[in-house]
Parts: sequence; C-alpha cells; structure tokens
Amino acid sequence: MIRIGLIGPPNSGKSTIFNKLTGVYQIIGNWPGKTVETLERKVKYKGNFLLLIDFPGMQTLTPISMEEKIAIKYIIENKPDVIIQVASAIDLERSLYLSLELIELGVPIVVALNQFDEAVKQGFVIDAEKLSEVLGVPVIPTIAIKGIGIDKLIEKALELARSRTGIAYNGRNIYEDIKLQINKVVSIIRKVLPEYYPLEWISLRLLEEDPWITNMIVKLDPKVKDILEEERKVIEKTTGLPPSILMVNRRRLLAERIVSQVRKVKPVGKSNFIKFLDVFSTSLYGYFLLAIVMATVFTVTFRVGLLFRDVINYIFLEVFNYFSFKTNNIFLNAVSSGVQLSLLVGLSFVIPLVFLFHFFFSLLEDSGYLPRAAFLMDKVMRKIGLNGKAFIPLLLGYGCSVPACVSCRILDSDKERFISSLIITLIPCASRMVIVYGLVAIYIGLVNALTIYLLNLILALLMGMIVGRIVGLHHESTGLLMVLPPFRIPSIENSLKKTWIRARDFIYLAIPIIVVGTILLKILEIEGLMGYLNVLFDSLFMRVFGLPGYTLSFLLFGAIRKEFALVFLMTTMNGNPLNYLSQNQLIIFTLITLFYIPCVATIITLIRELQLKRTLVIIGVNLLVAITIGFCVNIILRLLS
Ligand SMILES: Nc1nc2c(ncn2[C@@H]2O[C@H](COP(=O)(O)OP(=O)(O)OP(=O)(O)O)[C@@H](O)[C@H]2O)c(=O)[nH]1
Ligand SMILES: [Mg+2]
Repeated sequence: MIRIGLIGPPNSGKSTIFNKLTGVYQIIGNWPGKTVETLERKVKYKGNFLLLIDFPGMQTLTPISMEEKIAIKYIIENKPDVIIQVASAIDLERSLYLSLELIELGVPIVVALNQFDEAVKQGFVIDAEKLSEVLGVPVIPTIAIKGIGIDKLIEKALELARSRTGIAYNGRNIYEDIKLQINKVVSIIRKVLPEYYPLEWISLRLLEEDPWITNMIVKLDPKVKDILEEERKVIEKTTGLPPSILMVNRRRLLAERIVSQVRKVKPVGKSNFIKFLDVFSTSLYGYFLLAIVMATVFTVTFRVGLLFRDVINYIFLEVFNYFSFKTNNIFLNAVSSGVQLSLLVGLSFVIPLVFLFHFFFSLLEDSGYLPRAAFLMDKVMRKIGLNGKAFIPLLLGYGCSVPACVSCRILDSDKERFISSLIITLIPCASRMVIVYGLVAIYIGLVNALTIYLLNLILALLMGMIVGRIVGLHHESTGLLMVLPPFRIPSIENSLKKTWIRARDFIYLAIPIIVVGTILLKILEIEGLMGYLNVLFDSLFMRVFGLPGYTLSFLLFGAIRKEFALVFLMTTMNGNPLNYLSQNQLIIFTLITLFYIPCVATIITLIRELQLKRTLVIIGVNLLVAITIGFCVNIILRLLS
C-alpha cells in the first residue's frame, strides 16, 4: 500500500484531485477552508493499492488554526510515502513557499501545478520543466476539474515512492550561515526526541519560534527553552534579524526569485463585467450587493419552492384520492391521515425548499463570492473581536449548523471558535428556514420573513459581541489572511452533487421520523394529549408568550430536528395553522423556534468541537435569547393590536 498525501494551500484543488481518484465526494467549492478534517480512502489504481489522504489547506507548515495543526501533526507522525503538493498556478509565490518548506522537511514530493487552465486565462506562461529543474522535484501541470494531468501525476508519485529518492535540491542551503546554531539544537533535541522525527527540520522550526513545535519540545525537556533563546540571540547578532523573521524572509525571497525565473506574464484583457464585479463586491457598495445576493437566494428559493409545492401537492392529492379508504376505526384513520399529512408536508414543502436552498447556495459558493463577502464583513466581524474569515462558517450556518460549527476550525483561537459557533447556533439553518417560510412567508408575507432574517443576523452578531466581550475576545483576532479566488462560472454538476450530500438527510432521516411521529401524535391526540398539555402549560405559556400550552410539544420535537417543529404543527393542525393560531402567535412561535436550542446533532458536534462547558453556555444563551424575544415580542404585538 502506497500512502499519498495531498497537501497544498487552501482552494488549490486538493479535494478535486481526491474526488477524481477515489470516486468519493468530498465537498469542493470556490472558497478556502472547506476541508477541515483529514480524510483517507483506499483505491486500486492501475494495479497499485493506494491510500490517498486529503488534507485541509495550509499556507505554511507553521500551523495557526486548528485544522492546520491536525494536518501537520499527521504529516510528521504518519509520514506519507510521498506527498503530492497541489500548487495553485494562479498563486505561484504562495504555493512555492509551501513547496520550499516541504523540501526542507525532506519528504519526497511531486508538485501538481493545478488550475493551469486558469493561469493560462490570466496570461501566466509557466515553464513547468524549468520549475522542476530549479526545485529538484517533479512538477506536473494539471487541470483537476477535467482530470487532465492526473494520470501522469500519480505515475510520478508512485515512481518517487518506490525509489524513495531523496531531494536533489538542497533547500537548506539558504541557511548555510546559521548551520552551526542549527546543528547545536539538533544535538540537544536528539536526546529527547524519538529517532523518526526529522531533527534538522525540527531544529529549524525551534529557532524560527514555531509555537506548536516549541511547546511540544519544551514539554519533553524544559531546559531546551533557555538554550533556544541563546542560539536565537546569536543568530540575530550575526544576521541582524531575529530568526523568526529571517527564515520567513529567505524562503519568501527564494520563492519570488524562482517565480521570476519560470513565469512570464502576458497581458490579457479581463472582461469588463468581471473587473467591475471584482471592485464593486469589495467596495462600500458591496454591502448592498451582499444584501441583494442573500435576499435573492432566499426569495428565489421561496418562489420556486412554492411552485414545486403546488405541483407536488396536486399530484399527491390525486394519488391519495385514488387510493383513499374509509374506515370507522379511529386508530386506522389516525394512521392513514398521519401518513397522508406528513408525506404531504414533508415531500411537497420541506424537501423542495431545502434542496432548492442548498442548490442556489452551492452555485453562489462555487462562483467565488463567499470570500468576498468575508472580506467585506471583516470590519463588522472585527467589532465582535472575530476575523472576517469567521463570516464564511456563519454563512454556511444558513445551510446547516453542524458543518458550519466544524468549519470554525479555520479560525485561529479557541475563543474565536466558541463565539463563532455561538453565532452559528442563532443563525436560521435550512430547517429553520422551512419554519420561517411555512409560517411567516406563506401566512403573513415574504417581506416579513426576510425582515426576520435581517433582524436575526443583527441579533446573532450582537449576542456574539456581548458574549465575546465577556470572555475577552476583542484582543485576539489576527489579520484577515485570505486569498480571494477568481470569479468562476459555477458547475451545475458540482452544485447538484453538493446539494444531494447536504440535503439527503432530509429524505433518509427526517421523512421516516416525520411519518412515524405524525402517526404517534395523531394517536395521542385521540387520547387527549393535547388537552393534557394545554392544562399543564397553558397558563404559563399564555402569560409569557401568548401561545397555547400544546405548542410546547412542537418545540420539544424541534429540538430533535428543527423542521419537526413546523411539520408536526402543520400535521396536527391539518395543514392550516391559521385555523388554530393567530398571525401574531405564528410570529412568536417562529421567533422562539429560531433561537431556543440547537438541535441534537448540533449539540453533539458542539460537545466534540468545544467540550461540554462551552456547549452548555451556548445552549443557555440560546434559551435566554428565545425567552426574552418571545416575551418582548408578545408584549409589543399585544400593545400594537
Ligand atoms: N479552473 C479550474 N478550477 C479548478 C481546478 N481544480 C479545482 N478547481 C476549482 O477550484 C476550487 C477549489 O477546489 P477544491 O478541490 O475544493 O480545493 P481544496 O484545495 O480541496 O480546498 P480546501 O479544502 O478549501 O483547502 C473548486 O471550485 C474547484 O472546482 C482546475 O484545474 N481548474
Ligand atoms: Mg478540500
């Protein structure tokens, strides 16, 4: 089995290559930071057994964010037989910086010069052979989305893995003048580290003040700290620069020099529209564009969703009329109407809306707009103490809180991840979108629904700011380090695949539970459960929220999956909530379901990502917001009417 690691800067096309070779679908899209967990797959390739490993993107081997730390730990401890460094041909300097670092690490690498088509479009003429000569490692131009160059890439990787050839180019010769200090540190760490660690590389990293590696070594032998300080001072004296700056500068200069040797730039005309969009989307007017873009995604989802609903409703009712049966058994009747109602609400409303939203959002994501929105929101996010980068997980939260919370790993500190996750749990995911549309947009008006969205975003950011201040977040945020990808025409095929991956749970998981749950509720209704809940909670719920007590049961279901709150409310009310609740009550119920608690899957994810204590704080904040909003809006609406 030959183990091949795919490593490269964010958004360079690692997962696209992984998908092509394995047939698995890892999420790909036009923004940096999609892959946040290393994923391994075994494949048989032309008679060879390969283990392919897709890594999160990394700009450098000095890890800052959580997913970079995971990736680098994996590379050092599990040592893939060969590394395919997926370089981006449109961002050569940055990609080569990483190549130089990998060469320093001494692992066998082959460079995939990916997005080569895009580079040609932008007027870059790159001499791959010369680059290979200068670096001393194979360089293969690839266009991963079309599968071009992949065969050759794997052949080279296999060749390298089998021959285990070292690297001809000695990347370390840029450190000739500090060789003495490097060797000194090597002789010390040799005593504490197991042999399989690349000692010379670790020594370089220690001198460079890589915090992660320094912590690891200091834990093993605290005395190393003083020795390192001494050697760093010697380097600063002889070279005039502290080693942390010196080494980064030398690598960067070398990368730039190599680029100037192998790349020529031919002037090409960019389309005027793209040029305009590029400037407009990140200027002050960009905020209008952002509002329009988001409102369009939600409006189009709703309008097209309604069309689907009407067509599916029609077909459904025809089918049910055809197969309908009458019986005097009230339990059989409950089962029959339960099945009918749940499938009707689930298939005609929930499923089309959720799939459409994910599809339109995927198109947006592949266009390259998301990082621009993040760039634009950097200032706002900074007020909270967060980095603009955090706006991307937050946007993903409109799809589903679970992957959105996981993608908070792209953020640099624990506190940032905590606050971003808190904001995400307050953002209406696709399941909550179904509730806003099903109760507010349909019965009260789309503009009201969109207003709820806007106010929700403001409130979520405000809560992030308040809790951020309490935990002292405002000192932590680092600068926005994000390369803006070029705008691309989204691929329908990729968007459809992504939609399926993200929304299939609604069919596999939600629909069966909805059907069984509705039947159960119908039977309990016969047994008078609603009346019982009414008696128990009516006075409290009425007084605080102006809602009948039985709405609590829908909220309990909604804690399992948010859309259940709507579906069970609709099925219990035979499809028309206005027969049972007033417009004001619909608004209050919707607002409460937006905030009251993260769903079970999100809670499990939060515990994994942030531990129990912070998860409990998030749940507490959610509950507090829901109760306050429900209570205040109830009073305001009562006063207004
Ligand atoms: N034009 C062009 N686009 C490509 C090529 N390879 C990948 N892409 C696009 O580049 C974007 C990023 O690809 P991914 O495979 O998601 O990149 P990644 O390196 O896995 O990104 P992260 O997981 O975020 O680090 C996607 O929109 C791809 O469709 C290529 O050769 N040419
Ligand atoms: Mg990826």
